[in-house]
Amino acid sequence: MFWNEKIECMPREELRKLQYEKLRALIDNLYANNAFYRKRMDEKGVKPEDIRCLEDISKLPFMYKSDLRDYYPTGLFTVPNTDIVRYHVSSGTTGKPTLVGYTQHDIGYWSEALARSLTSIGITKDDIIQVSYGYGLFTGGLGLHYGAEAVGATVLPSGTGGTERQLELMKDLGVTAIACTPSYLIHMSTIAKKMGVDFRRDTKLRTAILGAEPWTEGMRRHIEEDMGVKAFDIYGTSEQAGPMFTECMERDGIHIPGDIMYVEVIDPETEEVLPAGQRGELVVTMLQKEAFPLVRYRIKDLTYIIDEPCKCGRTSPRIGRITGRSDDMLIIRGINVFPSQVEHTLMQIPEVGDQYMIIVDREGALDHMTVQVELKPEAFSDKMEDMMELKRRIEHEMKKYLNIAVDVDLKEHGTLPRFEGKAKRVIDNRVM
Ligand code: DLL
Repeated sequence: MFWNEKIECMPREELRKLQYEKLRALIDNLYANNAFYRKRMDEKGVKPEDIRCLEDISKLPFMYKSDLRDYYPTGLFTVPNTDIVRYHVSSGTTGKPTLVGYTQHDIGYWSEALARSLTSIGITKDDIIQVSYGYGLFTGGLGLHYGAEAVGATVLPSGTGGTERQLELMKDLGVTAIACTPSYLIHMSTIAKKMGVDFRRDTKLRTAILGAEPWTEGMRRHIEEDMGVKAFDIYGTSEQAGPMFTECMERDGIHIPGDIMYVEVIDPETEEVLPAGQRGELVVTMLQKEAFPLVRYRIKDLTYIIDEPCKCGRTSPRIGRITGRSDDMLIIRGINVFPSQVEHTLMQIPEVGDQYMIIVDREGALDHMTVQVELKPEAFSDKMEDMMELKRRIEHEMKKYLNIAVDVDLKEHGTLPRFEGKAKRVIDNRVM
């Protein structure tokens, strides 16, 4: 099922033509009317007329997260304040927050993108969607809310927290789909077990729309087996608008609607554009954004482009699962480690539950990484030897996969912190 078949299944050449026309109109307008873009393009010695085909986009300068901070709050907005109909704010971990403004048109294509995405995973007006992303300054709640309403589904705007009540409502109303972070769904499952709620027996939940943080295929398997749902990856960032892009039923990459966003993947060191299939840093150009345009914005998420046509019939390019951000990378004794690699390794071990925490310390001149790992309730034993054997086995797997020595600290089920929004899985005590 398609929401907008004409555009979603448009022949690739036609789509590229459309993308070029939109890109050129955007650049012409920004160069003529916006001091920031004009200055940046002049510094790089590029004029709008140098952009003669889609690939020429690589001649344009990059935009960085630091630009958003330097021009905070509204320095990069290109429409009068009276045209702004909403703000969202992304907190960020360092420095100033990022403020994003939306015109009515911006809200429109955001909902359109989500309507296409939700339709592609089988959501219709017959569904009842519990939106358990945070409502408010975060884009998750309101984003999913508008998208779900666009397809005519019934929205239960739960937000985060009050988990027992959320589970009661899920049961009573016959909720069929939930949208939240993977870590919140796992937390919900723990509470459900305590309440004696069995998702398969007591609820109608069949779809989970999970994102806003990195999660692995192993975690997907775990969630699906535990709850009997089909879990889909959803991606987006506040700078782009908010949650927008999902996998389709094929679950072979996240579809990127080509009329809304143009994607490139670059080598973060050399800044060269990489061919499809090679992992690097995502660079996005929003082709319809009005209030706050983004041209070649280095979003820092790590992924790769999938160029082969999808079995679902959509012609849009796709991106592979986001494995993290280039600035999430931990360097432990000179070796690069991504938290998603730790999760991937843990999820292969049958005794391991769904919670872990990575702790990095510096002992003298040496980095030291400890991974606290919660076990499944049935896997925890009072027998010291069994636990030592399991600890050694996990440490061995970590060493094999990550190439560094890791100290594993086994924890009883229910003892590590749970998260209602985005999970925090790393404590780096080396950071001053
Ligand atoms: O997290 C928007 C969102 C809300 C996406 C609900 C999906 C669902 P920000 O707070 O600006 O926006 O954070 C964006 O989160 O750059 C990624 O690093 C990470 N992220 C988002 N979705 C995924 C995902 C929202 N599916 C940042 N997989 C992004 C991995 C993700 N990382």
